[in-house]
Amino acid sequence: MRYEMIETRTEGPDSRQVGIVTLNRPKQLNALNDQLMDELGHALQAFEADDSVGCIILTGSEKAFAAGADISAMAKFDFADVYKNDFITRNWEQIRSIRKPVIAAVSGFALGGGCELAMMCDFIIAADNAKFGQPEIKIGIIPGAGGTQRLPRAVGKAKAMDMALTGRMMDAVEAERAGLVSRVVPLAQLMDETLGAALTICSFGEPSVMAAKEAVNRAFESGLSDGVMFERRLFHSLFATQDQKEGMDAFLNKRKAAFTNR
Ligand code: DAK
Repeated sequence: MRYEMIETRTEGPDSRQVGIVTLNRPKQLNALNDQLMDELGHALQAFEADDSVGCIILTGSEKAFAAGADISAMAKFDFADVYKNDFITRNWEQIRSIRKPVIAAVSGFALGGGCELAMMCDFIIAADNAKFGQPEIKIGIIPGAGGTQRLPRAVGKAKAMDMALTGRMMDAVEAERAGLVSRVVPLAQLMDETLGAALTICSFGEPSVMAAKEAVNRAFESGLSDGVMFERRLFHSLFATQDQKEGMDAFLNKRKAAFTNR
């Protein structure tokens, strides 16, 4: 597939690379339309299928991660259009099926669908100029890609209600304080910091990386007892891997582990 609205590249050593997807509709502040979401889904699936890729970064421009779904595309629809065609459900959920870690590197605006897309990633590293918001209320709708569900899970009911009902933006400092982002770094260091985190993840054994992601995600889908049992069984299963033998032997022999992802 030839991409027109995103760019992809890889970084890192040949054996364990980081796949990087950059949203690239600068004139529209990376507003998310059908074509862009198709391209993003395709790129994510391609990195997922590539054994040399251990982690994925999703990023935008300095000014905008993404300013939301494309309002000019949505403006002409009526209820029958969006309901009967299940408006943009088809390609918005692709990211949820990716089992490798996906880190959002956010600078500038992450609004509406842009904020929702960042929240679908496994964690967010924000530049100090990042601004998050769910301003859909200002244009007569509500969040439509999980904003009313993932935002309260990340920041609690009070701030989620505040943002969904007033449409105000949250800056990077507030977002970190509230638990929406894991780290805030100066804009100039955003990609280095995110790449560092991604390469660290790539240096670990893939079965345990995938299991950790799956187990944390289960926390949002189950009660505590079921979640702990799910974790326990995944934990047990990792003792069947060569990476567990290698990791523990390397520790005991004071050497660096050489994981084989088996
Ligand atoms: N859509 C289309 N174009 C956009 C856009 C957007 N969301 N955001 C910005 N642009 C365009 C502007 O129209 C402008 O285009 P020109 O006039 O130059 O042609 C260009 O980007 C630059 O924007 P501004 O001139 O406005 O730049 P400023 O720096 O003054 O302001 C801003 C930046 C981000 C504060 C402002 O552009 C803004 O408020 N943008 C709209 C933000 C917004 O309301 N976002 C939420 C959209 S609703 C779903 C999935 C997702 C969704 C729904 C359902 N399903 C899976 C069912 C999501 C919905 C939304 O995101």
